[in-house]
Amino acid sequence: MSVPSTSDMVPISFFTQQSVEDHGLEKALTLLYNRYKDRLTSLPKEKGWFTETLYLYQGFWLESERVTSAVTVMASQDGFQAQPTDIYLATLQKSGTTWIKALAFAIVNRTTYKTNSLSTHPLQIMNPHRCVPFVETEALFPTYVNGHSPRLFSTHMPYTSLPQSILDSRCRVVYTCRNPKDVLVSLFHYANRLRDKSLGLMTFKEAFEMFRKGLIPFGPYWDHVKGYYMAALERPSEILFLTYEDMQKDTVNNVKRLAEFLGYPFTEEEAAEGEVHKIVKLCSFETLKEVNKHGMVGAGFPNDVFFRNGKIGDWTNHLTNEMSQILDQLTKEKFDGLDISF
Ligand code: PAP
Repeated sequence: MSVPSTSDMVPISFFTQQSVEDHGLEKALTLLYNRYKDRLTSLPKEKGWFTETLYLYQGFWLESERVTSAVTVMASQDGFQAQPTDIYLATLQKSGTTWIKALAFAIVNRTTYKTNSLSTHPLQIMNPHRCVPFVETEALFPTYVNGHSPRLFSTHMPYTSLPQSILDSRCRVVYTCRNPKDVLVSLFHYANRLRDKSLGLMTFKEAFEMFRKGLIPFGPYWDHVKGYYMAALERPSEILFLTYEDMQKDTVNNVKRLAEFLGYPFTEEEAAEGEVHKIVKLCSFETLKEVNKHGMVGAGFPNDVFFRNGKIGDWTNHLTNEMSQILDQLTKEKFDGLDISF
């Protein structure tokens, strides 16, 4: 891998021993930042949501040096090696990443981790983010490269920025998108909990103005969604396009669809035993919120930050009519001719 010498990094720290990890991840990110800073400084810049700066890289805005940021994207493009049996769960932030990670993990591993013995199921003990690593963060640590088959990964990278080996290996990709107005609201609350203290809190008006201009991490929102939508049209057997809203409205049938797509369809016997419903319940907002009331995913990421209210339509409590109309109009223009509805 062309990331900094692995002897300078603490392998896998993000997910296992907390105290060692926090230090390890921070050190690794600093090494990556130093490696790529010359490339970064030549890029167009705007104000960030979590850190001071967003950089425009390959047509998308990326935070500079955190997890899932410009430097980790660059490092994964330089060094990540996909395998044909891999599964990738792609999302723009706040579109259902945590939920789809839980569902895919539970589906693919259901013979190893039985839903009958829930107390020992990993999702009853740890955050879904600890079960499915990000290509552009944890997978940069060598230990992740030799996982079980199929390897499950997640990514926030736009389709066109995926490491070439992912595109070439033609492995399965599941993309989940969400109503942009709920993504904005969710991102606003998330950013105010996690952004650098020196930046102070954002106002919702400020968040809205940045969002509409496309200035969000891995944004513009519309380009991110459209990239995967078009790819799914071209490669339907390899890319599944889901929406958070459909998943909420008909979770059972979408979980079955997801299982089939991943190559792990439910048998008739499993269906009779209620296996689909058990997985739906295990991965429900209520169950996961309870499990993740305390503790941390890793440095600076409390478990509970990924479970706010988990509903469709919270935007009605945040956006003015005018804001709503602006985003509706933008979405209509950008998704013109595409069959995407929320
Ligand atoms: P990430 O991309 O930073 O990992 P992501 O998981 O996509 O975040 O977004 C979190 C959103 O999904 C939250 O939405 P909200 O702010 O509108 O509440 C969170 O509540 C919601 N969420 C998390 N887990 C679930 C779940 N199991 N079912 C439904 N929604 C969920």
